[in-house]
Amino acid sequence: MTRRTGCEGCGEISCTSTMEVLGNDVSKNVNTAYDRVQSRGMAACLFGSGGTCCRNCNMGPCQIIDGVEEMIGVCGATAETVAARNYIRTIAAGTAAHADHAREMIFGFIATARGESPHSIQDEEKLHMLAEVFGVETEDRDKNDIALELGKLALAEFGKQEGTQTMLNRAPKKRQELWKRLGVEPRGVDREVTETMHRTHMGVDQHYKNIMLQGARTSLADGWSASMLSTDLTDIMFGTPVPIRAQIDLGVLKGDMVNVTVHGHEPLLAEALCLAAQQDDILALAKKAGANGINLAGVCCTGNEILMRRGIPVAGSFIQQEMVLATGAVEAMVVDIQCIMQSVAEVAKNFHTDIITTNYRAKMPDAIHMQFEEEDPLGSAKEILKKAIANFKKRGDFYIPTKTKFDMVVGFSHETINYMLGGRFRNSYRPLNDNIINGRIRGVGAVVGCENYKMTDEGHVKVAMELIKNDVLVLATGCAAQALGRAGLMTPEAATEHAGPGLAEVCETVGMPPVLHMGSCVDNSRILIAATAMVEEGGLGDDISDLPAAGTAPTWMSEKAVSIGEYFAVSGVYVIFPNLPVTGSRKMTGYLFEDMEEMYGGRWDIEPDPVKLAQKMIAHIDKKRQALGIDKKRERVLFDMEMRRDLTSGGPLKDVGCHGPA
Ligand code: SF4
Ligand code: MSK
Repeated sequence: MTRRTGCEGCGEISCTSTMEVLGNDVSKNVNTAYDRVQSRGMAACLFGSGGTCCRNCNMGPCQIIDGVEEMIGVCGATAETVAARNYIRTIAAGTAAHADHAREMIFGFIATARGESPHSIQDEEKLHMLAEVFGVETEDRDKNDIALELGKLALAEFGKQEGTQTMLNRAPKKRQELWKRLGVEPRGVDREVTETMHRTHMGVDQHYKNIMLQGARTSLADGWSASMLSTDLTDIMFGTPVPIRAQIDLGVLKGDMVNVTVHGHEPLLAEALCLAAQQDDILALAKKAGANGINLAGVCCTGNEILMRRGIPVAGSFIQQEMVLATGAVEAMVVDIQCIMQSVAEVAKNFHTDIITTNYRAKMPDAIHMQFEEEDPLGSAKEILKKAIANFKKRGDFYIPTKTKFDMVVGFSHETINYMLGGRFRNSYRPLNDNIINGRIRGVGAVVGCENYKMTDEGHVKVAMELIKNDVLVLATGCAAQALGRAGLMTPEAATEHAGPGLAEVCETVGMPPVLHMGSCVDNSRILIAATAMVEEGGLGDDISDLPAAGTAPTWMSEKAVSIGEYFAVSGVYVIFPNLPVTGSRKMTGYLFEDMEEMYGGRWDIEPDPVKLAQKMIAHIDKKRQALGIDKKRERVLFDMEMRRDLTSGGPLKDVGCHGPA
């Protein structure tokens, strides 16, 4: 097989470790998604790309051409109706994925509160904070009692039929009023997903503006409820992330150990595997098999979860999942839900590797299914590890690109940012806001989301480099965060090397990277809370839409990314993607690009070129600075000693090890 080194018109392999593995003889029979993108050789369908193909009933499929009278649907549906229906169905799918993940985490949380799991309540402060949001009494109560009541109330949010989602109360007051006025406050998470599917059924909601209101409401059920509940309850159960050093890339696999990679999204099993991998009986088995222990490594967002809380290394992001296996060094890839490509089972056939599915919802041909038993997580984890250990002796030739692994500092939860810049004694967002007001930090840019084989995998890096060069602090999650970690942008030193003078000065003083890893896809909710904290701190307006901030998923792939983008836009953020499946309708494009700004103060935009995309984010940030009257304050103000002392009074992050700011 001729090994690809990139191609025109689709994704280029720019990642050194991927090139190394694919260039090695060990992987010579492996067919990857890069090969499939190239060999398909078909241009994308214009109707699909533009969002104007409808197959919602059997009179179709109907391919609609905007403005051509005879090219509307058989039922009369116009381009904007079809594009809006397709678009909010995508949001519903993304919301459903996050919601089902969140529900599973809440079941795990309830089991933990009942003492029926190997885990325990780790973050009591956060437990009390969330209990207050839900009106749960905390005084003189055992933490498990509080957690049990909170867990049951959180679960009830999903099936709520009336009222509104409790977590909306955490948004700025002005935003809450706006949502109420527009009638987009979500009721129950499940109700919004169901109603979206109903309203987009043939012959129901036919007005694109009305359809889009339901899309907004569904996305809010995702960001401000399901995802946020998942993040917060997971933090309470497994610990809120604090800065921690870790490593990333294929080089974290180990030749002398049993390599077990965990891939997907839900951290319940991964956490149990972390515990099981340290147990004497398992370690003894590994030794007996000739291995020097068990090396757990993450892939995709399950990887992000255990990376943020435990510093477990990440072997690869979404785009590297086949490459992790193509090393021939992995005894088992344990998968749960979401973003697992069916091709991993095919790649594994070339090696001794087992693909182990663990969730009844997500099985695949040619994989072994070992159901994760929620009543006995440790038992399930041990069985999986035993299977992997048994494979160690079967390992044949392998190739681990040992030089490609990168250091990074991760674990920047909203709470960490609070301590990090505010200091131990007066934790607050004040210093962050002050540094934005005085112009050292120009604004905040969220770079989140997936990777996509059809786009250059350097997209994230180009966007982030352009942003930090222009003094924009970058917040990253998901596979974007992993790509930026691989690019070496998550070390404090990266600020000196790549950031503009103002941002570099703040990063050097505090000892933080210019790109902050904030977690997995559900953890985009952390960014919503951070934005709210900036508003509440004062000096940057009274709503999220006033902030000099913007967001992007420059190489998005998943339906979840569209839901995330929508809840950010509906929360008042300027969101820019390389493309969106709505451009086949002028009215829908106008709605997303213009009408939404009038309604929500946030909106969508599109730009395929990563550098231009970043420049548009910066232009938006500057527009907001001007509106706030802080655009003149971008002269560079050097820190004097007193200012430095002030910023670092809580202990700078220069000493991050495995201890946090608390
Ligand atoms: Fe065609 Fe209308 Fe049926 Fe869609 S719902 S497939 S546009 S007839
Ligand atoms: S895993 S949703 S590819 S970020 Fe969360 Fe990565 Fe996107 Fe999946």
